[in-house]
Amino acid sequence: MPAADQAARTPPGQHLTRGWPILHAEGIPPFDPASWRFRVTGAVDRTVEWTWDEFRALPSATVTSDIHCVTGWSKLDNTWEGVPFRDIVGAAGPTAAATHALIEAPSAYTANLPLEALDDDDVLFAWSHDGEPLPPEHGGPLRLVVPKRYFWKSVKWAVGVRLLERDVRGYWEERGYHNDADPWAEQRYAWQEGR
Ligand SMILES: Nc1nc2c(c(=O)[nH]1)N[C@H]1C(S)=C(S)[C@@H](COP(=O)(O)O)O[C@H]1N2
Ligand SMILES: [Mo]
Repeated sequence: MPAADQAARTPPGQHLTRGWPILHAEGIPPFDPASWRFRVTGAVDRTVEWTWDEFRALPSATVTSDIHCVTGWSKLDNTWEGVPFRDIVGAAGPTAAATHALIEAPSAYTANLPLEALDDDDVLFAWSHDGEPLPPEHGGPLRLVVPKRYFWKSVKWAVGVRLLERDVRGYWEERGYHNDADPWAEQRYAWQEGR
C-alpha cells in the first residue's frame, strides 16, 4: 500500500504495527462447544439463545477493516468473518425504548455502545480473522469487532448482548476511558473533556 494511503488511514496519535499485540485485563476463558451459549437479553421482545453449532450456522458476512487500539497501535486490513451485530439483535427484537447495548464476556468485562453505532455493516461477531479461526488469545471462539471505535469496545470471548433503555458504562468506560471512543476524534480518556 502506498505510504500516503497508509497515512490517510492512520488516526491522529497512532502508529502502524505489522504484528498483532495481545491485550486483555483477565485470563483467557475455556471454550467448551457443548456448553457454550450466546444470549440476547434485556430490553428485547424475546430473549434469544444460540448454541455454538446454531450460532455457526447463521448467515455470515466478511468485512475488511482496521484496528485502532487506545494504547497507540493500529493494524490495517483485517478480514473478519462472522455474524452482523444487527442480525443478532434483530432476532431478539429490541423494544421501542432500547437505545444502548452492553456486550458481555464470561467475566465482568463489558463494553457499552449506542445501538446506532452498532447498526453498521462493519460490526460483526467474528469467529475468523484473515481466513483462520480466531485464536483464543484474540478472543476466540467469538469476539465483537467495532472498527470505528477504539479496540477496547471489541469484546473478546463474547457470549451475550444486553439491550438497555439507557446508557450503562462498561468495564473500561467505568475506569476513565472515553464513553464514545472515536479514534478519529482521539476520544481516548474521559478526563479529556469531562465525559
Ligand atoms: N473480554 C475481554 N475483551 C477485551 C478485553 C478484555 O480484557 N476482555 N480487552 C480489550 C482491549 S483493551 C483491547 S485493546 C482488545 C485487544 O484485542 P487483541 O488482544 O486481539 O489485540 O481487546 C478488548 N477486548
Ligand atoms: Mo486496549
